[in-house]
Order: sequence, then structure tokens, then C-alpha cells
Amino acid sequence: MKGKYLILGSNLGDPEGSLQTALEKIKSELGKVVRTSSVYVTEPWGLKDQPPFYNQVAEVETELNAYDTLEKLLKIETSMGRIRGRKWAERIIDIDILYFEDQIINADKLHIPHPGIPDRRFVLVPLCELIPEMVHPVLQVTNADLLGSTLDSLEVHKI
Ligand code: PH2
Ligand code: MG
Ligand code: MG
Repeated sequence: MKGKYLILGSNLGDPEGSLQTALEKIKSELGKVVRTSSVYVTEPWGLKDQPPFYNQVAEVETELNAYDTLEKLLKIETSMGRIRGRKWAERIIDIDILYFEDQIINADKLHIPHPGIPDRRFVLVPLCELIPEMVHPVLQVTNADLLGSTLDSLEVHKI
């Protein structure tokens, strides 16, 4: 299976509303939103002293390449009032590229597949709702395998 998958996250203001707004902006800036996972409330990963996150995975179709896609996503984040603070800190909206078909990119500011996938249940759980059988192009195991073997134990609740 060769899709393009994003993860959206928010834990400030109106997180559910922000996920919705971001999906609408993705539609107008990138192309089609083919499918979305459920929304999950997730314990903060990395920095504990912040509100829980709302996370959702989206499959998108776009004619843009990965670099231009990243540029558009950063533009959407800025248009929604994202201010960059501490690494892993609270944010109105974060949109990261997880997979871009089976492309492997390791550039300055763009790493695809997203290097955090195997260590984050808040990514793997919604991803497995959509594509458990997809094989990670670097690790050569499925998303379901990654979820089964992850060392992360943070809680992820479907709402
Ligand atoms: N994003 C982060 C840091 N920690 N934790 C959860 N649960 N969800 C996130 O989206 C998230 C996080 C930095 O991108
Ligand atoms: Mg992120
Ligand atoms: Mg990001």
C-alpha cells in the first residue's frame, strides 16, 4: 500500500476544533483528504507537564512533492497561530508527515518516514486503525508489528 500519511496533534485552546480546521486547510492547500482515523486523546510524550494531546492520522492525496508538502504544512501551522517554543511543548497545531508512499528522505529538516513512528503509541494506534499491514519502507516490518513491539506505554484513548 502506498499512501501519504500525516499526523495531526493539538493540546492548546480547542484541540478538536483545531484538528477540524487543519483538515479543511489541508484540503484546500494540498489536495484531497482521503481518510482520517478516529481522534485519540493521548498522554503527552516527551515533556510531561502539559495538557493531554488530541491526535489524528490522515491519508492525503497531493500532487506536491514531500518538500513542498512540508512547506504548506508549516504555512498552515503558522496561519493557525502556532508559535514555536520548547521542543515537544504544547501547541495549537502540529502536522507531521509520517509516510510519503515508500519514499525515504533524510534532508536537513525533513525525515521520511518520520523517525518517531516506532517509539510513539500516539502515532502507531491511529496509524494501525487505517493501515496496520503497511510495511515501513526502512524497517521492513508492518505498522502492526511496530505497535506490538514498541517500548512506549503511554495511554491512547479513542474518543
Ligand atoms: N507531539 C509532540 C510531543 N509530544 N505527545 C502526544 N501525545 N502527542 C503529540 O502529538 C505530541 C506529543 C511533538 O510533536
Ligand atoms: Mg510532531
Ligand atoms: Mg512538527
